Amino acid sequence: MAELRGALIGCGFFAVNQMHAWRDIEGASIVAICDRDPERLRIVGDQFGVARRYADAAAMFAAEKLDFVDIATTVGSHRPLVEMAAENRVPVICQKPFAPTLADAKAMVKACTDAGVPLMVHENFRWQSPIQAVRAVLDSGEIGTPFFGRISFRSGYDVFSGQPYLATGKRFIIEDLGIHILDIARFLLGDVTSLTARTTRINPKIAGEDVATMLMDHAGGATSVVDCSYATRLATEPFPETLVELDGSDGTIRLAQGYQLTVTGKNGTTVKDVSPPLLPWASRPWHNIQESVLAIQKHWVDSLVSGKEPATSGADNLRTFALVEAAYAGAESRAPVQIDDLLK
Ligand code: NAD
Ligand code: 89V
Repeated sequence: MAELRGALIGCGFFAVNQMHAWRDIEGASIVAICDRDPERLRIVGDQFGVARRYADAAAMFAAEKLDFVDIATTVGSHRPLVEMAAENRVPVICQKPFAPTLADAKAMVKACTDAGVPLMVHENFRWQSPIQAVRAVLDSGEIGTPFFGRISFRSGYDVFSGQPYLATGKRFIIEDLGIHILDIARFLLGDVTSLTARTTRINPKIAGEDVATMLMDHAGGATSVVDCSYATRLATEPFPETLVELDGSDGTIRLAQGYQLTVTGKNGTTVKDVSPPLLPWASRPWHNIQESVLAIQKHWVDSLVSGKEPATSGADNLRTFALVEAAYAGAESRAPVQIDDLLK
């Protein structure tokens, strides 16, 4: 079968990981790149040997015959670029956060649905192999039916040096990082019916909240706590590990720091190292995230080839995005937010 011809829009900090991953994937390659910053275009074009380079996405859509486009710009440009892909009938991957607001996200899903164009949000955290290992234990039935979860990301890592824009937005940890952790909660425990949230800012040098605690009711009956912090100094820095505690009717799962997975269930207790592989182009501590980039992009190619909806399709991501909106609204009102009210 002919290789799928892809293009990348946005050649910044994170896109380099996406380019490495595309190089590792059989059946697809990036034939053109676009960035409005000529320096980033040159750096990424030279590093990955891509000759076809554009400063303007519309010019690229007009000139190239593409099977998909991978949007790796920051959130402000996601809606116009996704809508441009839909107008050009080009299947599209869009980085998280999918959109600035849930209303924008709904409009983007509609534009792609109306155009018959596949849309996947690059929500990669659920593709990390330790998280997939937790999902596999749940699927095995070893701990029975989960009734409680705690999905936790607490760190003191300096994310602002690589991504300076994170220090300037009115919204920070829920929109940028919490969105991943909320998605993992959905992935493990199912959709959410109501959410209560509290937030605070500890770092005086940033504009948004850097601590968030969320309590959620899941449609299947479980209760979960999702807690995120970039203001937590620990003896051993855990970035970027997501820790998981699940209690079920027949046992428990604990994904602890250092990628240690302990399962106590119907067959006793097992302890396993579920450390992610260190890909040749990856570097610690980011290797966990980098490996998940390869996994989600492989999933996209499989989805395009098979015609099946990707796991983190635009429609699926609306349900994660609604939790972000609910968390901000709930932190302000200090009242529980009903998720179905936002999804209407
Ligand atoms: P960045 O600012 O380093 O890179 C963005 C690039 O897009 C810049 O080079 C900019 O010039 C270019 N750009 C912006 N608008 C454009 C437009 N309309 N046309 C062409 N080029 C345009 O940002 P980043 O840190 O690489 O983040 C990019 C996205 O990736 C963000 O949405 C961020 O949240 C996300 N991200 C995801 C993960 C993850 O694990 N999924 C990790 C880090 C960042
Ligand atoms: O995943 C992200 O979007 C990143 C990071 C892991 C640093 O929060 O911003």
